[in-house]
Amino acid sequence: MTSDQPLPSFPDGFLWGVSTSAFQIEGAVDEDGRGPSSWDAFVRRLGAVKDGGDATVATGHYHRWREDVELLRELGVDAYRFSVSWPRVQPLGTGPVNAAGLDFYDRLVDALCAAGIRPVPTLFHWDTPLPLEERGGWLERDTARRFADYTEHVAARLGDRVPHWITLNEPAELTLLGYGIGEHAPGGKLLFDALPAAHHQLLGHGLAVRALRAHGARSVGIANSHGPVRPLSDGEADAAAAELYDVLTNRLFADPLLTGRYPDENLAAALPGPVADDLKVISEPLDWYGVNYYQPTLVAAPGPDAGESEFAGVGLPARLPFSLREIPGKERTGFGWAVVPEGLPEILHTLRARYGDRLPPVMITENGCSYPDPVHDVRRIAFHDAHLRALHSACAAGADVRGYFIWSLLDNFEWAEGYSQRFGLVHVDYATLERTPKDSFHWLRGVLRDRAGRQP
Ligand code: GBH
Repeated sequence: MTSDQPLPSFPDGFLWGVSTSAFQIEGAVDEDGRGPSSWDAFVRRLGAVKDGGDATVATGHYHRWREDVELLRELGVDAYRFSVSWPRVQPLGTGPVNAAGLDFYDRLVDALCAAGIRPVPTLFHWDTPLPLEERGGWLERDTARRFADYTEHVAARLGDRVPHWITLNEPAELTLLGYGIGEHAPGGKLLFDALPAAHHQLLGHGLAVRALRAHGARSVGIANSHGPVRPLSDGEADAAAAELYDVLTNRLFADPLLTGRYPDENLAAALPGPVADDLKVISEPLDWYGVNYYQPTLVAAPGPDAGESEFAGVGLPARLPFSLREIPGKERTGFGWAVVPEGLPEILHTLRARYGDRLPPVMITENGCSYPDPVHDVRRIAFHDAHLRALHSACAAGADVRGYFIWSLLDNFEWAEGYSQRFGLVHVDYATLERTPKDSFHWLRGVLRDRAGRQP
């Protein structure tokens, strides 16, 4: 239930936004010189995507971007987080730039600025150019250099109008789901041998930060997924499993950025390359730290009675040293994820406790839920109302949070789930590509208007 009380107000300058990503909304995968990505190849594998969906059309944003900017303007957000498609800008992942690709983002940025909306591009949201993927993708060190090179091209073109940059989206998910268990592109099932992909993404991030700074960027961050990890019981085995899961999903991606060290010496020793030198690049100071929050994870040791693991059924070559359990007693989104607003202050507190002054101001770069309700999505309103109240309490307790971005503006291609999960504030009819603002869209517009009214 949504509270009757008005939402508490956030400080002046707090950035309200919505997020999307290129592969999930653009479509037009063969148009105007775009090259194929790792995801274009992955979606063609039998059974990789639910209902055999692909993203050749997706929401048709590549052709409907004007309409989408108009929706953003109506919504009244301060900022729009989108991603730049590397294979659209540099089809081979290296070498010549595709002018038409850069032109597309140039027009988008201009239109956003004209609408008074700050463009917040993410340089990489999982769509690796296929030629690079075929040479090993992020398992290869060279991909980090290629990424920095691509970043330079984008920064040179858009840098004069982009106020905030995001290097990578969720390197943890790409490493674990993409290279580790094969649920996402490129479909690797390397388990712990996937870890070089983590290191090379982090290195690519650090090199990209340097490239952005060289082009005058003054506000650079990353979007990392974070969530509290809870052991199923007080028992030693469950605690150890939860600790390992926490290291792999949270600390492996935050420690190197914020402390210049990996969370575990043995792990660091197993990574390729001059890791100590790389860590200096990786820990290049950030202006802010992006947190994508969805839900906490309940972790148990695997055992004969381990129950359902999220990874069951994906044909793993070996058992993982943990099993993931459903959080009991919580409402669930359409995806089956538990609704746990208090997990947001909890993870912000953990980050502060772990990193202290080394944690820059935080931006919530994603928070959202899937529900099938086409237009009357009261549960989505309740979800965001509750998470915003929880976020406000975190701020009152000392967390320095500068913005909140909802995933997502539009219903879109939800990776391995195809079109079966709808995260949008705006409904998309996939037969006609018609957009219809949901009740949550009107709710957010009201929140943003009230705020405007309250500001001096
Ligand atoms: C984000 O991924 C992506 O950035 C975005 O592209 C995507 O569309 C969006 O979220 C919605 O999925 O392990 O059972 O506890 C988020 C990926 C979501 C992965 C929460 C871990 C926890 C489920 N994360 N999930 S569980």
